[in-house]
Amino acid sequence: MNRNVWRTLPVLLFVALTTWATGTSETATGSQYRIGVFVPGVVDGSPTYEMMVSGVQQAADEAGSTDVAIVEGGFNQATWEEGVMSMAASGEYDLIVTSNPSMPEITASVAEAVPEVRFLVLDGYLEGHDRIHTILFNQQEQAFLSGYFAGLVTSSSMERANAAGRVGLLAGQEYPIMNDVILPGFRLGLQSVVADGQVDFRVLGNWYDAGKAQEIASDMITQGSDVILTIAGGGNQGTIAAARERNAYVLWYDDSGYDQAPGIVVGSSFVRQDRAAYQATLAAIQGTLAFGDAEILGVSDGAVSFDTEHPAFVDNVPAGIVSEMKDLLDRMRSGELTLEMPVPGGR
Ligand code: RBF
Repeated sequence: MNRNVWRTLPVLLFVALTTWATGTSETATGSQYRIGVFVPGVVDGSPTYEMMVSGVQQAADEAGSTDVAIVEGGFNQATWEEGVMSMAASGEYDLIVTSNPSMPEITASVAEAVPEVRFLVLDGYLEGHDRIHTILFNQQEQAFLSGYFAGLVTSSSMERANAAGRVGLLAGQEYPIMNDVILPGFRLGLQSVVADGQVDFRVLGNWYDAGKAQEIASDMITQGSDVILTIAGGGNQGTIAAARERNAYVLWYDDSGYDQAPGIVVGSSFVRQDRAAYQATLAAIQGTLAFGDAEILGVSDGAVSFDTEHPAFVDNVPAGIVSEMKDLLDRMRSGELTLEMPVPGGR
C-alpha cells in the first residue's frame, strides 16, 4: 500500500502542478483588475470628476495589474443609464466608478440587469445594495463654510464688496441636494454673519455653457451681488469672466480653486473626493471594500474643508477674515459646531 502511494504520488503531483500551472497562466492573463470610470458629463472643468479620475488612476498605479478606462457620458442625461448599462454588459469591467447624486439610482438599476459588476458611486448615497458602495460628502457643512465666508466678504471693506448684503449662487441645474442642502446651507452660513443677508439663487440649466453663465453672473452683479458661489462645471469660467469684468468676487466649490483666477476667486471650500476615490478604489482592488455601505464624510473626517492655506487666499483677504475662517473650521473639527447632512431619500 505504501508502495502504491509512492507510485501514485508523482501522478498526483503532476496533476496538481498542471492544474496549478494552468490556473496560474489563466490568472496571468486574467489577473488584471479592470475598472471603468463612467463620467456623467465631461471630465475637464468639473472638479468632482477631475478628482474622481485622478484618485482612481492613483489607486490603479499603486496597486499594479489594474486597467482603467475612462468613458465620458456627455451632457445628455437621458443616455447615462444606457451608457453605464453597455459598460456593465460588455463584461470588460470588474468595477464601475462614477460620481454625482443621480448615479446611485442609475447604477442600482443597471446592477439588477447585470449581476457580475460592482459599483463605486462618489458624491451619492445608496445604502444596502450588496454590489454598490457610495460615498457622500457633508455638503451642509461645505455650503455653510462657503456661506459664512461670503458673509464675511460681503460685509467687509474689501475693494469689490458693497453694502447690499446680497450674494449669489449659480448652479448648473436644480436637484435635491442643491435645493435642499447646498442652497439652505449657504444661506445659513451667510446669515450667521449678516443676519438679513440674501442669496440670489440662479440656475444655468446645464454644466457647460460659460457664455450664458457669464450673462447670468453679470446680471447677478447688477442686482447687487458682490460675491458669487459658482457650482456649474464648465460654466464656472463664465462666472469668473463676469466677476473680472464687473468687479466682483467668486467662491469656488469642491476643489481648491484659487489658481483659476487669483484675486477674483477669493475663497474655496473643498471635498477630498480625490482621496475618497483613491482609498475606496484601492480597497476594491484589494477585495476589502464593503459593498452595501454608504459613507458620509465631513469636516471632522478631514474630507470637507475650506482652503485657508493657499497664498492667493492669505494675500487677497484681510487677516481678520482669514482668522475667522480658521476659528470656524476649528469649531467644526472639534464638534463644537455640528451641521448634520440630511440623508438623501430620508431615513
Ligand atoms: N457638477 C459638475 O461640476 N459638472 C457636471 O457636469 C455635473 N453634472 C451633474 C449632473 C447631475 C444630474 C447632478 C445631480 C449633479 C451634477 N453636478 C455636476 C454636480 C455635482 O455632482 C455636485 O453636486 C456639485 O459639484 C457640488 O458638490
